[in-house]
Amino acid sequence: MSQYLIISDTHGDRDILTKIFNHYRGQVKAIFYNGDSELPADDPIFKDVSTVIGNMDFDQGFAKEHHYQDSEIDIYQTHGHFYHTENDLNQLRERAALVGANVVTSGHTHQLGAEIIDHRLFVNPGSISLPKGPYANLGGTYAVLTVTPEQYTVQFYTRDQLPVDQLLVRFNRPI
Ligand SMILES: [Mn+2]
Repeated sequence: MSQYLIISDTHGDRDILTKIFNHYRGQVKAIFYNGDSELPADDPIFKDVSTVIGNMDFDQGFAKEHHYQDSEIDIYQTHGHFYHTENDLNQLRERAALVGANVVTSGHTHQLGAEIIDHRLFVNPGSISLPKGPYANLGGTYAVLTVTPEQYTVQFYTRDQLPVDQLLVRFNRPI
């Protein structure tokens, strides 16, 4: 079993990132930050964190995308604006098909989501600081992805690091 922290769109809220990164460092296999921190790319907070550039990041030191791979999973990470995810996931789906990843993670919309499309798991953790959409009343969310050979589990958490009961989603891994 492997676990991954996914968080996005803090828009300057450095304190919450510090708190959550400190909690999960050493507890998860990898940490993904999906853009729009509005922090410098070389901020020490991002040590050992996989980051990508968002449309509100002006430090060109951030990468456009990452393709993470370990023995259990491969994860394609990008903010989403290059693929206009504010409209729909069609362009991101095409990019993911080219890359060939099992899991695709993005941010940008500030709306959380976890769904299987084209045999791939798409995870948007929502925004931890400026949430939008049906779950905005939670005040901000992030996600923890758990991977086993058979299943993906995505659990969304609040800023207080409390799991949200109705936001636990399990999928059998597509073949
Ligand atoms: Mn944003």
